Amino acid sequence: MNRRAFLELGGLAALAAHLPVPVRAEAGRAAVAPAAEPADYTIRIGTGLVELAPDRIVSATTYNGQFLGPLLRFEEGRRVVIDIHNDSDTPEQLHWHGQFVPDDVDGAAEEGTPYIPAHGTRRIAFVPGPAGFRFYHTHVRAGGDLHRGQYSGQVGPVYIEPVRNPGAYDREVFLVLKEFEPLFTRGGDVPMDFLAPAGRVAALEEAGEAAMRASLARGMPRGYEVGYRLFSINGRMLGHGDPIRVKEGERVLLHVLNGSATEIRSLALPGHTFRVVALDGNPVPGPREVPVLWLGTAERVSAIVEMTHPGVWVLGDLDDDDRSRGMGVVVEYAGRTGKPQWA
Ligand SMILES: [Cu+2]
Repeated sequence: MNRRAFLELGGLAALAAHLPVPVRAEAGRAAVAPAAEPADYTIRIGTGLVELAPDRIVSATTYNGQFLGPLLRFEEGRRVVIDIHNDSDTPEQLHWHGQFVPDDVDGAAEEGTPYIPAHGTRRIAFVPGPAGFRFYHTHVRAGGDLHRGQYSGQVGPVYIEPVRNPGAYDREVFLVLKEFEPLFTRGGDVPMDFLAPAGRVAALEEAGEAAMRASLARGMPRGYEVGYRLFSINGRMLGHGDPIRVKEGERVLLHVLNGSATEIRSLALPGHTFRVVALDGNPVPGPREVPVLWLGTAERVSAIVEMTHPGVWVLGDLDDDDRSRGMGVVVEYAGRTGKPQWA
């Protein structure tokens, strides 16, 4: 698996922002709605606790004090008014990933969106589009600070209802893959605590961080990668969230987002295949059946799984280490019990 840091999500946003867009004509009047108008949504950026498991609670910058940020369901072409409050101590950018919206609300400073000031508010309004699975996230560059930017818990899904929806599925499930507790390492996220006793790991990490700080003092860190201690789907480590409860014969449309700052992720469900119907929220011309989903950072895959193999299964990352540290969720058929199976 390619563990190389991929910190620059900005390039994708810039790409999206330069496509020809019909709603661009709205730009002149989209930025600020009259104050009297009630907001359709309110988002607060601030510190929240994320309970990945009962004994694994992390503090992170989040939306509305929770991870995930709330699922925002928009309607294609129907204007929305959103108040964004920044309760944090640093200016923020909330980027609407994958949407064609004017530069002043897009959420990318390099495109000209004003920052949401620390302890300040911005009201924005835009016409959502195109239809499909999008998301919102911070567009602040983390640099060497593993608590900021995309390393934080600022990720939330967006679904823009199409005007016409063929709907060849029974229900939708949104899944956001996300790591927590990042650290600089010399060797990716090798499970050091499996290889060495805890005291030795702490010493190694301390030495690593001291060397990294020295390296940072000279400029950008060189020769380091970012690894993670904790892994989750929808903010829960494998075995600690609610299972996805299904019935035999159901067609479940999974909307999967890789919310990582750096990692390429995989996802498989033993005994089942994925019919990929959309990539990055955009319908594919010819849906294909695949055994494994692979997602780069910020990538989205929408895939239908036909529930034809009753049991209790792990829907999880192919990487044994990442999965054992939480990157998975249980899929439980009605009437089936027992230990979740992985194969
Ligand atoms: Cu983005």
